[in-house]
Amino acid sequence: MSAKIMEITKDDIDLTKVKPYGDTLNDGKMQLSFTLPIPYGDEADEAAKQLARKMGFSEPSVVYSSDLGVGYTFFTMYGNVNHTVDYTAIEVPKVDVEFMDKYGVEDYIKENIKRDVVIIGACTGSDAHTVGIDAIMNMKGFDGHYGLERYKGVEAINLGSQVPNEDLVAKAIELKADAILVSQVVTQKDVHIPNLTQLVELMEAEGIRDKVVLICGGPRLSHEIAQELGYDAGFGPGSFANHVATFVVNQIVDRKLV
Ligand code: B12
Repeated sequence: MSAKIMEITKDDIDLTKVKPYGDTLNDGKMQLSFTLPIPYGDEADEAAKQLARKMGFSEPSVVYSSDLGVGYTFFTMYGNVNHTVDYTAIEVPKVDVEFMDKYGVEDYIKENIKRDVVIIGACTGSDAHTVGIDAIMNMKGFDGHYGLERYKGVEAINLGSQVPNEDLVAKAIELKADAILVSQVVTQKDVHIPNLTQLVELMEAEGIRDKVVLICGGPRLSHEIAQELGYDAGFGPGSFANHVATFVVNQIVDRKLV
């Protein structure tokens, strides 16, 4: 006997009431993983199920649990969620420019700015993660996209990690930076928020905030958060040097910072 496979077409999906797809459309199946500070065992599994029910999941099941030692247990669970979202009503603030590639940016600088653009970058505060800012700035770049150091017409200065905001601002003033790039990777307990805010305050105190294009980036940063914190733009995962460079050169021209 051959099982008939139902083909789902776009017309079957109601974008105003979207819910997770597990085995079949709209079954609401989700997987969740978490740790509870209780010893491994049947009681722990039951506690996890009760928690999932309180979170609105029906038919919660623990498909995997493991003893983390010292009285902690890790769970992987499945459950059905009954909520839906209206996908058609979603609006996400994004950097609204048509991105140029490296060569487009270089031509744009030559034609419209007619001098080197100075871009200074750092991973600031206590954050020691260098890979993100390196991906944007270092000559070799990231994932097949050259970094800013390789761009003709760009003077890119990467100060590295754990850079105090005061040092970054001082260097920006010394080098007459057109743009400052800040990377924040550690966001535990929102440690990035006061750090990013302090930079804006320092720049305002020095009277340079409106003369500089200020950008932050990191895996848990978005354009929306960046703007809320007083930045011109924010870039998250999947960002490359040409995205940032396009935004910077457009801003220099649009804001008459040439
Ligand atoms: C490598 C690494 C480290 C290395 C860093 C080495 C180095 N030289 O950078 C070491 C071992 C030092 C380290 C230490 C720690 N780490 Co760590 N680390 C990582 C890891 C595995 C990879 C990060 C990485 O390199 N990603 C690759 C880059 C290319 O991606 P990216 O940073 O997202 O960058 C891209 C975009 O976000 C964006 N971007 C990033 N910055 C910027 C800036 C601008 C201006 C722009 C435009 C774009 C942009 O563009 C990039 C390219 O697309 C992650 C886990 C993971 N898999 O992501 C944890 C992770 C980031 N680390 C974490 C933690 C907690 C720590 C420690 C606190 C651990 C500890 N208890 O000691 C310490 C912190 C030390 C400190 N003072 O900062 C957590 C952070 C959790 C959180 N939400 O805050 C993670 C997520 C691991 C985890 N799941 O818990 N870490």
